[in-house]
Amino acid sequence: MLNEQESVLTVLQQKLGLNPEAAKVLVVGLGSTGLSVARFLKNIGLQFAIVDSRNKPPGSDRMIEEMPDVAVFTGGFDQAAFDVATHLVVSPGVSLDELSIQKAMQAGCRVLSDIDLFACATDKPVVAITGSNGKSTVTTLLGEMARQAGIDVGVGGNLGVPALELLQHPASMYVLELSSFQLERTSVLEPVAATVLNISDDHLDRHRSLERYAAEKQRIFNGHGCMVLNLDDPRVMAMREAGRTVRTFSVQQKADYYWDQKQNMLMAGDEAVIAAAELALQGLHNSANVLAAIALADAVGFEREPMRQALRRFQGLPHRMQKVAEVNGVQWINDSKATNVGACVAALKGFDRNVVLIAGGDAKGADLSALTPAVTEHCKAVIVMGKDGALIADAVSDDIPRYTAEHMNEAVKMAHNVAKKGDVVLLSPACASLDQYKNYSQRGDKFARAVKQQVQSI
Ligand code: UMA
Ligand code: ADP
Repeated sequence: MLNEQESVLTVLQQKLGLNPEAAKVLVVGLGSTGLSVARFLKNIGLQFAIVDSRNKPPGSDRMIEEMPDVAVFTGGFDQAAFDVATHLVVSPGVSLDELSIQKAMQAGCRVLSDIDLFACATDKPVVAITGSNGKSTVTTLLGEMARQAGIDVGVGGNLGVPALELLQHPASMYVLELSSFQLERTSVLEPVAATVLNISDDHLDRHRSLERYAAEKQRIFNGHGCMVLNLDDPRVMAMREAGRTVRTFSVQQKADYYWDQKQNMLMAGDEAVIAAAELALQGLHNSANVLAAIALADAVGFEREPMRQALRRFQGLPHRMQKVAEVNGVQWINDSKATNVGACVAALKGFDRNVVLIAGGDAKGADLSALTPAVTEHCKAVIVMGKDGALIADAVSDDIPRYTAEHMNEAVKMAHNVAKKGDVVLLSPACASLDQYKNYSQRGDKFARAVKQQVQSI
């Protein structure tokens, strides 16, 4: 154990300049990431303190219980703590534009992520997944493929379990979902294979422009690993690097991995891997996700048969295009995880002209006009709610009826009044949920509950 600890300290020193004698580490943010970083630093014997701008951050009780002797500054960013730090490990939810962080960086302090620490602490292969949409689906699916192949795999990152927590259990490889916030401050991870699934407007309130957001995502290709790229997305294809192993996937044209529309087959070169009809996942965007997962799985040498078994079984994650009821010929679908325009457009494209769309929330600075063509083509009515509901309504052409709801129960009631046999009521908000809900799952649960109440009263 001591040897292991010493070798991790050596790598941290070499790659991140974390000298155990001189480093003064400040962990910024005490949520699940901050807590995982604190546990890791304590385990390897590095000194650190923690700051969080909230009065009572989510991880504070656990910190007091597990590490009562560690200094924790809450209720603001204490500049003095930043002034003495040599390294900041900044949680993804904290913007690097924070004044205290900017000042510390100008004074020569190095900014790291939990993912950097993770990369130094393991020599096992890492497959990394990012993109505006489909990350969680592809990450979970690839994890299922690995398990089906009998591989001990650690699956986490932005998906939920912080990367450093995965090190608690022995694994022979890791599959990580990484967000733009994590990638922005990560410099030493070198995945054996990585993908950017797609790029569309998201988190522009933090990254300011689509170009900067895409550039942060591109950092996933650090190193020499296999690049899995979406041939249908020019912004992703622009990330291609000469001299690297590249595998492309597409649902629109021939690629290394592609959907053969005529045979309705998912192909790897000339090989028919699986019929689209055999997949438990539905929708064209999910075929793209599956192709990306197969390409990543091939890059790390998974066998075909277990891969196919995982593909037949994997039903998808909750709150993504999940049918919650079908009553009197109306389907009610919960796609609460559609927290950006790209996801909502992908959802709408799966239907004819009969969607009653419930959308709205916090648009995070996105250009909502990108919704207009898909809404015009697929919606018979739109019900908006939340902080940026009015902006969504503005993006809908005048000939489509629009309604404004104060809360989910009202939105569901309105949808019930409008929807007729053969219609689909789709909650696909194109926005984050945080203006009205704790998170997207609470929003989805509220929708499902409201639908149940509504249909029971019929
Ligand atoms: N905080 C401050 N000041 C701020 C902002 C935050 O002090 O200005 C503090 C908060 O009080 C909190 C702490 O920072 O106590 C950590 O916050 P965090 O938001 O980084 O949350 P974590 O619990 O560490 O969760 C993070 C990811 N959260 C975000 O990126 C916002 C989780 O992704 C991720 O699962 C987890 O690390 C483990 O890796 C969530 C997410 O919403 C699911 N991700 C975004 C997305 O998917 O679109 C990117
Ligand atoms: P992420 O982790 O990137 O948010 P998820 O797999 O959780 O991705 O899916 C989030 C939302 O995006 C859901 O509404 C889902 O239906 C939609 N989605 C999933 N994959 C894609 C894709 N390849 N293109 C567009 N939308 C997608």
